[in-house]
Amino acid sequence: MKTYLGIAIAASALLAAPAFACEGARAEKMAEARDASFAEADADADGVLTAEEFVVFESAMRRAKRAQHFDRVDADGDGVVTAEELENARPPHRRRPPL
Ligand SMILES: [Ca+2]
Ligand SMILES: [Ca+2]
Repeated sequence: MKTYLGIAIAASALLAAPAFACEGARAEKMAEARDASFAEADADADGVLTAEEFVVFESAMRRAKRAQHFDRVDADGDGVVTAEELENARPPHRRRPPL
């Protein structure tokens, strides 16, 4: 799961990089994350992403985001989600009224 988290963080930096004008150390860190995530996605290290490499990478990003969501819902961190944890994870305006 930590691998997925690492991929998600790196991928977020890769996808968000053009949207933000960053300077200095932050920009450098984002560039490093972008380069690292691109290198990870570029399975054959030929400097470009094929459709298959891109799909594999994007799937890994989605799994990582889902894993992050699971970790947020699993409030006590025991590796399982109870109905109560699921309900509590909803925004207050979307929770069911108590019976
Ligand atoms: Ca490639
Ligand atoms: Ca739990």
